[in-house]
Order: sequence, then C-alpha cells, then structure tokens
Amino acid sequence: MLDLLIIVSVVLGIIALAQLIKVLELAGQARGENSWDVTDRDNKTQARLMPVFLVVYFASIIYQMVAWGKYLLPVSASAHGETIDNLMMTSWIVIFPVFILTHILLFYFAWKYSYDKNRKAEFFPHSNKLELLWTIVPTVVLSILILYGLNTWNNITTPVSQEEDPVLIELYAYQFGWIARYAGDDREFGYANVRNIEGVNALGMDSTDSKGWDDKIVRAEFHLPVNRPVQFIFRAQDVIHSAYMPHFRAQMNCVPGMTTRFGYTPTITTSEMKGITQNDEFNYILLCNKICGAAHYNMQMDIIVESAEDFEAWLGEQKEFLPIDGSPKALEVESIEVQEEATDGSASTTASIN
Ligand SMILES: [Cu+2]
Repeated sequence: MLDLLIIVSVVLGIIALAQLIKVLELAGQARGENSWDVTDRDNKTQARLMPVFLVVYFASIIYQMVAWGKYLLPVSASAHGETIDNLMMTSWIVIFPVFILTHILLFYFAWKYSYDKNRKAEFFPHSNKLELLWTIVPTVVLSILILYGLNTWNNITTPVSQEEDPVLIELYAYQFGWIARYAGDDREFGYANVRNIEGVNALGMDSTDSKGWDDKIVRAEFHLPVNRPVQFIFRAQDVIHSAYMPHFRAQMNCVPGMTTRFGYTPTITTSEMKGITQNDEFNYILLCNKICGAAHYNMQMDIIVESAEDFEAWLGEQKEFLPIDGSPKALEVESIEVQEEATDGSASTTASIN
C-alpha cells in the first residue's frame, strides 16, 4: 500500500513539475521572450550556483564519510591484508588531494568565466610544455601505482609452500551456498567430479579414491587456526561465484570446471576481533561477491578463527567422508547404498568399485 502511495505521489509530482514549466514558458511568451533564449540573467544565476554546488558537494562528501565511516572494515585479520591496506591508503593519498583540487578549479572556473559579452576569449591553440606536463606527470604517478599494485598482487597470490604446513581447505560454491572440505591427515583432497553429484554427495566426491576417505566436509561454518597459513582451493558447481572474505582482504573467483587458489595467514582470532570492534556479535564471514542468481545474497558462511588447540579439537569432531575402520566392508556397504540411490537410471561412477 505504501509503495503504491509513493508511486502515485511521484507521478503527481512529475505532472505538477511539467505544468509549472509550461506556466513559466507561457509567461515568458507573454513577455515576448523565447523560452530557449539564454539571457544574461540566466547566465548570472547559473554562475552563482556553481560555488553553491561546490560547497554542497563537499559537505555531502564529508557527511557521508562521517555518517557511514563506521561501516568500513576493521583492521586486517590476515598477514598480507596490511599490504593491501597500505596499497589502498597510498592510492587515497595520491587521489584525494587531486580530486579536491580539480573540483575546486572546475566550479571556480565555471563561475569566474561565465558568459560576459564584454569579454573576449583569448586564442590559445597549443603549448608543448603544457602537453608534456599533463601527459608525463599522470603517466609517472599511475605507472608507480600500477607497479606497486602488481608487486603486491604477486606477493599475495604466490601459493603457500608445503614447508609452511598450511591447512588445506577447499571452498565449493553452488547456487546458493558454500561447502568447505578439509583435506584430512593425508593432506590431499580426494578426486571429485561434477558427474558424481548425486543425493547427499553434493561435492561429487569419488568414493573409490582413497585420498578422499579422510576428507572432512562442513557446511554451517568453518574454522581456521590463528597464525598458521591456510591454502584455499576454490571450485564451483554451476556458475561463476566469488569467494569474498573481506576481513582477511581476500577474494577469488570460483569457476566451474577449474580450480583457483588463494592463501593467507589469519592473525586475529574471532574473540580478539570481538574486542577490537567492541561488538560481541562480530563474526568473520565468507560471502559470494558475484551476482550469481536470485538467492546470491544468501551465500554466506561464518568463519571462526581460534587457537591451534581449539582448531584441532573442532576438526577432530568433524566426520570423515567415508569413516572406514580399515575394513573394506564398510566401503562396500557405502557404495552399495549410493548405487541403490541411483534408481532413476542415471550413471553412477561409484558403482564401479563392486
Ligand atoms: Cu554466488
């Protein structure tokens, strides 16, 4: 109902404005003026409005910075995040003064040089000095920023070496949710393929691949140990998604048919961050940052960063993909169950182990 009222009032407002313009036009015609003629008075009014725009514009920027500054991200919770924040800050330091200066000049000149029939424009066709100046200065500044950015990007996207003992986690994106998989004690993920997706096997794990038997699959939230590198591997089931972990300054596309990676080291536990942000409700979060469909906004997963002991304890509680106690019997039973589920005649690769 409220929506309807808003629409009706907007439409009525537009009609009223159109009528008002018509009245002004008719009044002008009655005075013998053409509405498309630009008079001296029009020029003066527009010129005087320029400094007003400038002040209102800057005031609105300051207001937005103050009012919404609280929604900015807190300090980076990952080791490489500081480098990203420094890069961002450097860019701001270069861009912001230029932005202020160019906008002051833009509105000042529009006011100062508004049309005046007594003033003659100076003919100034070309200056090599000026051309060089405004070509070389931005080129140098932008090249430095780009090189700095590329260097930062190369540093943070280098895969974590195995010697650093990273936690291996696969994040699997689908419309609309996330599944996390831990590689288990063998430090290797079991083979998975989209063709194996069936029933509860949402990851398409191949149950004949023993590397996957100790993989641990979690859905509601996933945990990370503090101060230990984490190597993420990303996959997607259907369309391109993007794993976005803003507090760790990390984002990587998840692309169907290929794996992508990103590694970082969490440096602040969830409970420490609750203290820093003075918010007891605070939680690290994994989001999807590609508009991937109608329920895209729903693609979230909580991330808990905790001490190594707490992390190991939590991981110990998670179930393995195929919890076999050394006897192949358990595996056989599992695979028969999977086979029976495939009653619709669709191909089941897991059937091959019998
Ligand atoms: Cu998505």
